[in-house]
Amino acid sequence: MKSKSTQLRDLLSSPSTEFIMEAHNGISAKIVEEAGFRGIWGSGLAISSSMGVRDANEASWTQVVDVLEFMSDATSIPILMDADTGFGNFNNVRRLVQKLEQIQVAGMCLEDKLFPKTNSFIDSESQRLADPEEFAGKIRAAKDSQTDTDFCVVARLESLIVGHQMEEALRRAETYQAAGADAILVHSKRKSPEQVLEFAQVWDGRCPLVVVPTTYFETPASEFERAGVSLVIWGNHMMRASIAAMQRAAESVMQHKSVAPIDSDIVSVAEIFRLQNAEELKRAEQRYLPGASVKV
Ligand code: SPV
Ligand code: MG
Repeated sequence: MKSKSTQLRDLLSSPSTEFIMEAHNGISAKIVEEAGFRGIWGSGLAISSSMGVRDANEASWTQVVDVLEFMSDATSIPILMDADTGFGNFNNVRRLVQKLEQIQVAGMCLEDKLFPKTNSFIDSESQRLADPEEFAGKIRAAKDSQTDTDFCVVARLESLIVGHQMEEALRRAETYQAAGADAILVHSKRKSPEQVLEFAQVWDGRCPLVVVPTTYFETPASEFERAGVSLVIWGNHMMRASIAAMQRAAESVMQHKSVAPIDSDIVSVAEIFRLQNAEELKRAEQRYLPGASVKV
């Protein structure tokens, strides 16, 4: 079995376009793996919203790492952590890399904004970018402090989000690649993919390219394939699906004073037990508890 970091490296260097899905806790991570995805996006937006706080570094980095540890323990596919701006300067990034390696998180994505970050889709034009040299120092620090050679550092460009020119995004991408980034994530808030496709064309495969088609979700996968995009991140869809399902369920039960109308729309308790692998505990009890039969 390949290590998770090697699996993520394989996804990034695969000749075809690969797709990973957001998850925000142990059970959503498990569901993503069961659906057949080969990787998980540890989304800052989804994890913060699952905690009931904003995507503005209100959750501390150790609180986020605790969630990632549950996700990592529950799955065998790689997790790419949305590490925002690295929760501080280069030194905080170094500590984070150490911790992520300890819990087998396969890689981190660092974005070139300022701490505390704001989600890219909130007042994007008024957001400020990091100094590119300072940000390059974070990437160098991350790469220098990893002990697992396959741990991946993805550098995320926010230039197009804040309304800067394509040339600036490209200059920054060159600086970040030279600093050791294993891949470049180019983020865009446009409803169509033109910006990221233009970037992909000029970037011309200098290193793997990652995109997050949240706003330009109607783009067919074949377009990303044609443009040579290495990795597509479905950034927040497990969270959005679960919020919709929870709102529907809560409103219905409140209105009808009964769960009967929604019973067929929700999973059984047995399905929760299956996802938690309750069977394994039963077998272990047989084996280890005094008085239980040893045959399994
Ligand atoms: C996230 O999922 O937290 C991301 C992607 O960073 S986005 O919300 O599109 O900025
Ligand atoms: Mg994020």
